[in-house]
Amino acid sequence: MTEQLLSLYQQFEKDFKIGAAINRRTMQSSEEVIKKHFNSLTAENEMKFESVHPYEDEYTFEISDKMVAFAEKHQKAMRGHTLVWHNQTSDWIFEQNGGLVEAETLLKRMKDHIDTVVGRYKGRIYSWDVVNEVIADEEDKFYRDSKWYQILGASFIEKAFEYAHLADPDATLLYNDYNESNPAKRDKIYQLVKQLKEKGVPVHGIGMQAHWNIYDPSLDNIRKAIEKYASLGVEVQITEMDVSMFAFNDKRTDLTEPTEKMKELQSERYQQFFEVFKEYKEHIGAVTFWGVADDYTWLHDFPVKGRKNWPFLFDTNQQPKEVLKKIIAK
Ligand code: HAH
Repeated sequence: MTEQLLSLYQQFEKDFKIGAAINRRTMQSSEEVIKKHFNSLTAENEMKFESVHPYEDEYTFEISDKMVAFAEKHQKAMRGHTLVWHNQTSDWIFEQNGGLVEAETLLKRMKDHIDTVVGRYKGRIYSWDVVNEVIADEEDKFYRDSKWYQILGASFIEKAFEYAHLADPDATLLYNDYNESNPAKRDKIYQLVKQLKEKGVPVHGIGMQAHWNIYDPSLDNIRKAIEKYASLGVEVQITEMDVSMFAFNDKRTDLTEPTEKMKELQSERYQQFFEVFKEYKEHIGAVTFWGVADDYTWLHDFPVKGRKNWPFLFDTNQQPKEVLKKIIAK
């Protein structure tokens, strides 16, 4: 008899959801793995502004509707990503009569977008990444200098949460960001959410994207970030996890397969991460990977175009890596 591997999400069912970002391709190519191992799904790109709202008077929900239907068919919970962001957002929203749009009009457009998208999936999406990546990476700067910020100042952030809450009062609303375990950025994210909470803004959680690698960030910094965010009394979600085989500044392109050393380090890191998640399970609502298996990842194009990467728990043939058995056995 062949040994039957238990399911990743069933292993953690009492602790937190186990999620994966999917797209049109991977919902087919990884369907069996998704069905067996994950109980929460996020659309990788298909609910982003430019995907669902290409023109002011035109919403395009065909693909996102299919994804929500796929999740429901397989009894998977669905997360929403993302409503207000500086990337993958149609230019028209910031423009008017050949120049920058007025603040009042931009706010109205943002509300229309949030009402329509969140409203469409009301009760079917349990959690939204309402605002994505508005904190600056530079240590001496607080907010990212985006068009949202240039036109509206920081006020768009609280408005986005208010509109999303009105559109679906039951959804868990998150502020989501990357480099979330870096102490300087962590403290700014903490400050932002603390201020929002003090003003009574309906923000319910912090999404730690967790685009990590086999060297960084340290377990200590990950722990401190979870603790600091949780100290605000909000839910923490790991929203976009992947564990790159390369340090962020490593631009090498010579590998067609990961080295043994890389595989060992990744295995060790994944086991440690899941130990930490278990430790903080009281605060963590979901752990979502930004993909399913190593045949497809956004990291094949980022930060080095065309370079392969192998960041997940399933290999390029949809087979579980050794470390999955260790995570499930614990
Ligand atoms: C994330 N940004 C985004 O939230 C997600 O929507 C996208 O699919 C992939 C990654 C992470 C990021 C970035 O966009 C630019 C620089 C660093 C990190």
